Amino acid sequence: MGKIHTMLKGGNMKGSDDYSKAVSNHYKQLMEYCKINQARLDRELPPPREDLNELLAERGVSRRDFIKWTSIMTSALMLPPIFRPALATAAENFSRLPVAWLHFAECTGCTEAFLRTSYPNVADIVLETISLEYHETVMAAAGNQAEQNLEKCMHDFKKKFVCVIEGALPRGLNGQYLRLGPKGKTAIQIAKEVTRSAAATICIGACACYGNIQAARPNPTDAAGISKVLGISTVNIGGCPPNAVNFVGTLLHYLMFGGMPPLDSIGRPIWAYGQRIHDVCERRAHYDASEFVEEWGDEGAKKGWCLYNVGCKGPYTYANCGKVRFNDAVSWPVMSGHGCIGCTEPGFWDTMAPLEKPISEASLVGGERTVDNIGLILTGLTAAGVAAHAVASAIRHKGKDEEEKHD
Ligand code: FSX
Ligand code: SF4
Ligand code: F3S
Repeated sequence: MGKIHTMLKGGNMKGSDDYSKAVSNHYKQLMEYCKINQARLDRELPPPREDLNELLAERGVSRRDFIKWTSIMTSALMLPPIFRPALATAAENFSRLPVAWLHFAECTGCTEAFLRTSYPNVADIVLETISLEYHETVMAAAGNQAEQNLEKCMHDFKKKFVCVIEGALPRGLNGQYLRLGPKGKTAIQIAKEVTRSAAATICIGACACYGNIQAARPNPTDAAGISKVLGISTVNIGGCPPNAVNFVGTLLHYLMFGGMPPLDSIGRPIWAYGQRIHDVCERRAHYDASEFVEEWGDEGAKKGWCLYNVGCKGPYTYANCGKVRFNDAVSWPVMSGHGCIGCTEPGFWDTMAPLEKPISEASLVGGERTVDNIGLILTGLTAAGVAAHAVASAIRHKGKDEEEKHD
């Protein structure tokens, strides 16, 4: 794994033949990991609870559309087409992965956004098959029975289930701002117990990732994101709410390789959060031509010009919203006429305010800088994160030391 990275950086490259060989060996190795992991899943996980193919047929999705979707997701995950059948198997295995889904300080908009799709696409249908051992919003059980479900999941699937968390953790008054369940445990206690038994923890939404509105000034409950409060590594699916595609793709990667995809320096999967909104924006040509909307409803707004002067934070924000869009890929914030408000970035609210005015660029990084310079600085930071995590993290199980750190 290390060799390909050295070559990609240009450190050891003797010529294009060497490069092609290294790439081909890299993918061969990755395919081996994938086969080993999928065989391990067959041994360790319960059989599928849902037949994805039956469900797709019921919803009128043809096999051809499903195959097309698997091709799109394979390339979105930055994998070559030879991985498409393995990704299709992972999608069919989605209902085998036990998931405990916790809710803390948040608005439940993430779950709502995932569950209330009026026109579900293939990703939404795959998500429907998820095996929820515990989910406060959708489970029928309540009180002691619900708590027993969670304990059973932690016991029966120790280090095999994935913990998904929505919402921030309030630290004030020793965590007493948020007590949950029949035993009145603090959210921090519950989060510690469950993440300790889980194979991996995925934070869904800006609240669980970085605190979001709960952590905005003056932050009366001293709320913060999961990783910061518990001191553990989490996979952060940023956004308020995030796109279901980014969650589904991350779990597909997990089901293929037994590990989370490569992450940037703040825990976001690079395949989904590796590019700046500004760099793939359909209004970018207007930015380059200095054609800006100056106020809502003006001529520029009617012509679809750039929204920077009415507060678009696309130049400071990393996410794939412009590519995958929302609501069955119908639209995304900038397309619908409002600037990006930077909801996938840490410190969102405070650092992105005012939401409908440009941020003073000087206050962001110091000194007089242009939007593109700031973009380059942020790109550099992300690249540093990429190098740190590298592909190794994609195929690594949680190490022993990490387990020990939890205990
Ligand atoms: Fe936060 Fe999600 Fe925004 Fe709401 O649960 S990311 S406030 S959409 O619901 O956590
Ligand atoms: Fe698009 Fe916003 Fe960048 Fe303008 S500032 S090009 S609207 S992302
Ligand atoms: Fe959020 Fe901006 Fe995407 S506001 S949803 S990151 S376009």
